[in-house]
Amino acid sequence: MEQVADDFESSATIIWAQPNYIYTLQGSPNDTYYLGYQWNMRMIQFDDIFPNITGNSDVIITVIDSGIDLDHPDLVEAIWTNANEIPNNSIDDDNNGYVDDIYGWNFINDTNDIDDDNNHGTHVAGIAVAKANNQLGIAGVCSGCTVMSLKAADQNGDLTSTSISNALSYAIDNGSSIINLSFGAHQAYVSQEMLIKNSIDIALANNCLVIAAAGNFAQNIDTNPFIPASYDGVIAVAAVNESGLFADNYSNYGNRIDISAPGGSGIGDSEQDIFSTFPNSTYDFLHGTSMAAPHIAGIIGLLVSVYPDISPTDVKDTLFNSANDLGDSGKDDFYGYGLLAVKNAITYLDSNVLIQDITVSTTLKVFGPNGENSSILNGPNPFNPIQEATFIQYELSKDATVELHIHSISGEKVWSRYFGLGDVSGSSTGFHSVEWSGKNNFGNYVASGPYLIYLVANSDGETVIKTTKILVLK
Ligand SMILES: [Ca+2]
Ligand SMILES: [Ca+2]
Ligand SMILES: [Ca+2]
Ligand SMILES: [Ca+2]
Repeated sequence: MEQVADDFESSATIIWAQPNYIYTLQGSPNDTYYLGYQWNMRMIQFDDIFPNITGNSDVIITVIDSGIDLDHPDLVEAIWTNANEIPNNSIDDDNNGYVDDIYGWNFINDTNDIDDDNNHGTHVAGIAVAKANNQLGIAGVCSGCTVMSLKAADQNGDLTSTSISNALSYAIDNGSSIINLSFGAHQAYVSQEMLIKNSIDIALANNCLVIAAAGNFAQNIDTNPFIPASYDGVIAVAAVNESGLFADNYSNYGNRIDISAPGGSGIGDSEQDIFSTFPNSTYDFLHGTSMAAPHIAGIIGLLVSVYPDISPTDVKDTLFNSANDLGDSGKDDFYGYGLLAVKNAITYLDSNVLIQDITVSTTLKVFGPNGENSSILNGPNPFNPIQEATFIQYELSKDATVELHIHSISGEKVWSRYFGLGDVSGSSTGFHSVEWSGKNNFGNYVASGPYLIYLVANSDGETVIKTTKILVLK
């Protein structure tokens, strides 16, 4: 194309020519149906974070549902695999009680086949993790994250106490900290339920975030609790329609609602519902609080991708304080704290949550007095005793007390530094660079070898610990 333009420019009759460049709209992924059907993504501010914020494959979102289309081109890259299990050898290699559980487990039929025979699980998973910007299908909220799809529902969409409870245990045991539950029943019908309650309490005790659909009965879940959304500690999600208003024709409500997200209008106009992945590599519309919940699971996946050390409490604070307050001012019975707003959430997290990266050079370079390399760091070398320091660098998003410790590989603490609140050189908001000369607390140069640097920052009872290695070279 460039060549053609050049040729035209050399012609006497054409004064001006250039290639017909292709420009893309900024702020929208290029997925086929994004602009036409995914109104829900624009409603939650996805365009405002795309493409800067994406999911990390280390972050596992568990979807306990009817399974997943393992071959779906918009999902296939995201599907979790069990690295400790050898496929198809009829042996439970990782000794977890499940034979050949490569992609998870089918807890309703007790097999390793998690293929989706209902549609619901594939649809829910796509909302959370469908690959964005691959010129195909749809964009999920947390494209790039991993999805662990555990089949606990049969082809009719029915789950059991044990299928749900066992799936929850599996998710916890396999390192997932975000669990989406797009199902439920009113407590009146499951009044003796204990298994699920116990499993969720264990998940919460393991720092999992558990997200549940509020239910589609247009009922008040304070007077008629909906299990599991009504359980303490679970993030209960209500639905809004295509107009961004509470979906009062189906969504449950009540003081127990934490937050709301798009679930579709549910009035028979499919384009006002939520478009997502379907089995057999297809796509389709569904509506319900089941669709609202995985939007929340997706944003949590993004928050954890951006700040892997974020606590569950900080995740909830971030989501609830950044939600778009609708309806009555403040938290209310229909929107909870408000409608999910992913850009606001990322912004809130950046400015309010204590985290920070500690970056250090991984090698403590040693220089002689005249700048020459490779002098001895750890004497005795009376002819060449001077060396350059290294800098431990970190950033605080709020004031915090900071401890820095350096340990030898054998565990001996060789150096420490403390910064109390008000000590601007190390504990105030912002960037800090702390010099380490390579000497221990007694003023002697340490031996060469690997050392571990620990940073412990504490603010209002919230603690962040970061570690990194440093190599001291002779
Ligand atoms: Ca196994
Ligand atoms: Ca095996
Ligand atoms: Ca896509
Ligand atoms: Ca409100």
